[in-house]
Amino acid sequence: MQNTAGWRGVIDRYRDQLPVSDATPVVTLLEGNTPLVRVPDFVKAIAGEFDLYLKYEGVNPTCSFKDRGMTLAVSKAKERGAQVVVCASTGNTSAAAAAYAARAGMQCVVLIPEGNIALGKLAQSLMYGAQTLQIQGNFDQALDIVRGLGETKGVEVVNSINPVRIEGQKTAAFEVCDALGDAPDFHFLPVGNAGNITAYWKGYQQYEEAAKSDTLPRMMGFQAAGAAPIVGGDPVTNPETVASAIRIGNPASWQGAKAAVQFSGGKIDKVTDEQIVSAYKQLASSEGVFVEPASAAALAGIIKVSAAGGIDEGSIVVATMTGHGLKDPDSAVTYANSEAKVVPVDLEAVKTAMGL
Ligand code: AN7
Repeated sequence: MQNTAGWRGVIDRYRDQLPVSDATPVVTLLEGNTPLVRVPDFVKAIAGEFDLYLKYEGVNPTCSFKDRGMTLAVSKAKERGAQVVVCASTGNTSAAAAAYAARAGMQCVVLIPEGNIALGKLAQSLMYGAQTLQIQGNFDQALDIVRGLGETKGVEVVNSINPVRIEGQKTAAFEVCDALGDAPDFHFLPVGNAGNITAYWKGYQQYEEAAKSDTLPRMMGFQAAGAAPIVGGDPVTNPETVASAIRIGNPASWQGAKAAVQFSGGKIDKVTDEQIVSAYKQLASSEGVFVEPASAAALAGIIKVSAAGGIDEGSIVVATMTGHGLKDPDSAVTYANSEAKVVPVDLEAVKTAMGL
């Protein structure tokens, strides 16, 4: 579905809903237009009685939803004459920033928590040619430094504290409504810095106000239990989770997330690493959809809410699969239920290994 004929990226598609003008140089890698994959076998396996669609953001150009916000952030940075874009990141924002900066012919500097981003994301930042700085601290500390850099002339911060990031990311909600003909009943997604839940809610509201959809979904955000500041009500100083993308203790869009769940009648809850890993494996093996662990937090959330009877029969449910599974090969190899057995170059040996 991606890059179908005539698709020219999210700015082109949703220009009238975005803060761009004819003077904005559009920096795009043809992000967006991602598949909405129905996963009935997964729902059956968890004894659900609803329709579940996955917004598979892993097939964006840098393999995460961040490309939607980054096309806008880098285009606006270029329009404003910035030379350098900078961000703090748990890995996906930095991959997207690095790619779009390369595309724009701009410099990029990324601050990542030392030893705590997935291998594929590190590879991306290095390959796209960003200056990659491993901060000897966590994401929240890196973001504090980036806030300090924001005052520097010629430097544009492309974290979601830059409001145009949220503007770009809201286009995913537009696509969901366009594909389904209306908003779903529930929208589940993982929550880290809380920009995406804020963005989806904004997108759903705008589409309803513009009469392009009739209803609003309940927004259901899930944090990892070891990094669940919004659930607990206080920042977490040392967040920990297997889902390194959402290892965030003091989300920048905390208030946006609170507003989204309050006004939509949804909630923010948490799931354990064990629940995340279980959903991560189950989705890949039952539906052929491979996502990174953070994305699986949304699925673990669906399992939790469904088991508690919180999803009515016949509901239309959408969950955002925020990043591709190949982003984090170490987690995949560690948690997969099988391993790659070594066999001699011999037909009989292969047959034996196959149980024939
Ligand atoms: C796969 O890349 O914060 O709640 O620096 O990479 O909008 O932060 C990533 C976040 C979910 C959480 N899933 O989204 C970053 C970063 C994946 C992610 C989230 C992230 P937000």
